[in-house]
Amino acid sequence: MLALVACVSVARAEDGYGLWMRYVQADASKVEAYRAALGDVVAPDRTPTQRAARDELQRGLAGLLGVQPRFHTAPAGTAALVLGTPDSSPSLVIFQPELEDIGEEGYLLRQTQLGGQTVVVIAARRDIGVLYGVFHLLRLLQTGAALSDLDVRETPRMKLRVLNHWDNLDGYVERGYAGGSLWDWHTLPEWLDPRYTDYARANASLGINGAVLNNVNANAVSLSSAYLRKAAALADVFRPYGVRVYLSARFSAPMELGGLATADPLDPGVQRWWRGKADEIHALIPDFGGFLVKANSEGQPGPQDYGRSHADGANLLADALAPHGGVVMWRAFVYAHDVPEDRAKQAYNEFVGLDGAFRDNVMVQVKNGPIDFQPREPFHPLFGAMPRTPLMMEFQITKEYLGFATHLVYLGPLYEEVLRADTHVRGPGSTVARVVDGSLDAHALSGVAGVANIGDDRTWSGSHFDPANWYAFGRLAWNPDQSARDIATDWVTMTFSRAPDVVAPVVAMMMGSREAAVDYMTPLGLHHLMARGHHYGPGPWVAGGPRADWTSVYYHRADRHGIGFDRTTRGSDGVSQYAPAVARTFDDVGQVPENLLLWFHHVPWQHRMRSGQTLWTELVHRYGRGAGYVEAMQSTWGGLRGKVDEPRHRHVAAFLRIQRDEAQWWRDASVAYFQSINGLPLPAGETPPPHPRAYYQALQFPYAPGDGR
Ligand code: GCW
Repeated sequence: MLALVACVSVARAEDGYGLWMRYVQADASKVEAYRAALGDVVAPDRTPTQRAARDELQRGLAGLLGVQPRFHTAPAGTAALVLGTPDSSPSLVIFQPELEDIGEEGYLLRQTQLGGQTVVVIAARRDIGVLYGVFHLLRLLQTGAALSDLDVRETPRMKLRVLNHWDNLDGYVERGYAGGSLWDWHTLPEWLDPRYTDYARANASLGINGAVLNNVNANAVSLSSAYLRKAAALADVFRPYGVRVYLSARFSAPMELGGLATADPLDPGVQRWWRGKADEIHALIPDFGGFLVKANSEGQPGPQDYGRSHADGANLLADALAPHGGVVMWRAFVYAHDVPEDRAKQAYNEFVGLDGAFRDNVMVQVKNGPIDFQPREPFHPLFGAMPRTPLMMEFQITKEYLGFATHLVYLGPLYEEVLRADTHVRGPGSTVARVVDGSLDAHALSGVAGVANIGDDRTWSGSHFDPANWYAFGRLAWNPDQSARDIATDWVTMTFSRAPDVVAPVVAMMMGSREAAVDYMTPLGLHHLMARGHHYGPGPWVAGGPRADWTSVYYHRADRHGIGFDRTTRGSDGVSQYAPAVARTFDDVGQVPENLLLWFHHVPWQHRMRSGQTLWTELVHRYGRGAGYVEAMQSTWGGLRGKVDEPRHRHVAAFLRIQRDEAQWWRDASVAYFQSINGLPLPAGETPPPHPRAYYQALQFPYAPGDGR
């Protein structure tokens, strides 16, 4: 009988919808202490955010403690959880001095004495800080923390922590692998799907405080009055959770919507149009966050169409938003087909001279690396190179180049690697994180954006493991110094199980998964070798077409003698865009990190690696090592059958089979291709690809998901 009960609780049906907020009952050893400390809750209930905090506690504590918490609006004379601001919960006024410099979103979470009682306190300056503190407490309970020494003080390091949805108005998500868009524009503003609230809850649990609703390849219709009312309805749902709405703005909207003959940023009529539009938006969405803009990039309109600069364009919108406190997030992802320059250098060349030319409410949003969200890139050379401009980090959470939703690839280590990279612009310790959080150059504005991996799939992100990337993004946006491993540990514990014999192996497999993807796709600094257009699967042979820098051969430059893109001082000189100390390291083939070797150097196939092997031997070895890692994940996961609920176990196991086959496909196609170029025999012990290069090259996938269109 006992065994049956245990079995039933393990077999609880799960579909992933609850994300990391499942709130299953706490460990038996803890539950009594939690009930004693938290069974009574003193919490205000006057504002929507206060009610959101209560609702979350109600849901969370009921699940975790197995009993309904009792809510009070004034101290109940018993041990309790007391939350609020000094205004909303007068008993917390004694925390006023400590809250002085905690920031608008910060909070204290502490076990302490209050009115002669031992209480747990969540105190903040504003309601939103209290809500963040509630989520923090729930995380601690979910992960089994003790309450006795509870003493947390949190302030977010980044001001803007924003998701960028690449969602089109027809419900299609560019580079989305999680179904259709979450936003049902057709039924908005009347129908407010409860899922919108759950989306806001999930974001608030991480401190994500903004969402750009529409694709950067923007449709001007998003700014039409009808669609602004729809966006306003979403903003109303999100507001209690501290999530502000932003919109991608199409630069030519004054022509498309306003009927103007030009979108020239210096034209007074254009300026008037944007001011009017900003006023209209703010009337509907009083806390509107601002605009995200992709201009003069990949065919999008922009100020250069009129001979104006990116600063002219950004300032036009910044001036329109300034009276309302909005910001412009102007993307630096630009590269022109008529510039013969190394694509990795173009954004820097375009923007670095504009440092100081932007209004105070402009941020330049820079992708983490200089090409495009590849499995591994060096940090973007603009970080540290524009000290007078706040630079916003743009990470990609959706895995356009990392196996879509079917590959288990945990991105925490990628984000961590970039944030910890040292730009050396002010000497050692000038990390990318310190550029982006504004501390290096004393900027008031700071921010991180993540291209969302969210859609209408029941799992939210298209698989049971991809929410970990949303989660890690949010946690690192709040505090970029956290460790990807600790974050994974929290996520696994809350998502799958608290059992150490589940948590340890799953965290271990997640932590190596990104390096495995690098290995089976683009080892040793290779990049941009995916199939054309949809980017699904290998395409190292991609050549020709409209532009060289959309081909693979442009990036790997392999021939009979060698491989790699020479960005040294002898080559494209991309290295010189970095601070001298970094440039020297990248420039020297003896010092460059081997994991970026072929990013910066063109070397012979016989180049001696640190392992003592030739480059060719090492390359083939890495491809196989990556595929082998996926097999190891399969066996780890197989061993967890019965310890993880069956529906999710089966789903993940199936996706791992897809990943295994695709990792092998990447390895075989890449080895066959490079062998066809260099004519070298396979290194000893390596299995020959089962097909010749031509076979892989002929594969077609016309309906692969997420393709830009
Ligand atoms: O990598 C490319 C993607 C495009 C995307 C573009 C960008 C939104 O393939 O789909 O367009 O980056 O970031 O603007």
